[in-house]
Amino acid sequence: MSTADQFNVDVSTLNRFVMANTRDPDLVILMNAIATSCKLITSAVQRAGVGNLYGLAGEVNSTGDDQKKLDVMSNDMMINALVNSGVCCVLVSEENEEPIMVPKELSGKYCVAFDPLDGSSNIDCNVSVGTIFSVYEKREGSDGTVEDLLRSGAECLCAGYVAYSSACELVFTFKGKSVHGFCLDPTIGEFVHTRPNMMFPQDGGKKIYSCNEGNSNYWDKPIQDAVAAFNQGPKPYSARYVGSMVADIHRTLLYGGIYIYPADNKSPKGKLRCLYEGIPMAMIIEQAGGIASTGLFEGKIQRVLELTPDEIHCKCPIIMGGPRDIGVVYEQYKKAGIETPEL
Ligand code: AHM
Ligand code: MG
Repeated sequence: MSTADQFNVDVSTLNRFVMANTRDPDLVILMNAIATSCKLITSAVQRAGVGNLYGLAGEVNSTGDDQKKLDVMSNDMMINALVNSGVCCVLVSEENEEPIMVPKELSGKYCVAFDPLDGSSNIDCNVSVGTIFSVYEKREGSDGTVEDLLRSGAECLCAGYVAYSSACELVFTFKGKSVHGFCLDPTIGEFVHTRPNMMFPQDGGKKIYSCNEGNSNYWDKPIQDAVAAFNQGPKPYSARYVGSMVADIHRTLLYGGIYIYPADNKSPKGKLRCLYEGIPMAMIIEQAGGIASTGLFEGKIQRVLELTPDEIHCKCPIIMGGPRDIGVVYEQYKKAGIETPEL
């Protein structure tokens, strides 16, 4: 085998892919800034043990959770990269109570919401964590305000996540386009296109349900009944729940099954954050051919992408999967007399 056969001499990198598919240099710069911060985050996550990065930073974040050292570092890495990219005007981070306004001299057209290190309660025991982001373009005439982000999920322009695990993998989509996966090649420091046109398994995929069953006493009856239905029959579903949304959604996208974090009578809006968890994951799942529903939320069942966040850290319930499994949940709602959307 020649040297040229062993090395890929025509690597499709993230930058090249974004340029080829959008011809928007600002979006290339934006994705490059996100990719750079995710390279820094994966490096910090990998060095957490030897670098004494486990444990708390001693602060509480916007949602009242204790901040881990890696939460704080990852947040700073994202903010520094995005502010200095020159293409952003307003940022929202799970770790900051208030939005971050980019100084005028660095301001650009993009508004980005992100959870820099999702699942960080899993860091100290070495379980997968991730970054999640959604991107909007500021409205015409706006200088970039928080209102540019408080818009329907249908207006989201680009959404993605990065999984920090056995590989560092970035999955994202642009509005109206398919979903693509890129793995970080540590030998060249670039995200390389490894999964073109990612599709949710057409037949529903593996029979897996994924939820925190510790909350089942708080769920409404249709959700309890749906999970009971997954557990019934000669071949019950397998239960898989990492408790890191990126890992659970990535598995659901690749293998199939259903992911459920519903509203319940303890948390009537669910747990997950609409702007930087619900909407971006819903956009990815839908554009891969799956369904992203709220389940019963504020009196009706809707698409997550129909929601308009009323404040930057608001929450929404999430049920994601294919028609086979979402149908099981809707069947229980129908039995309870609740109108369900067409599948
Ligand atoms: P975080 O943003 O504070 O890390 O919380 C979000 C995480 C998700 O990654 C995960 O899906 C969920 O919380 C797990 O919640 P629970 O521990 O209630 O099952
Ligand atoms: Mg989170």
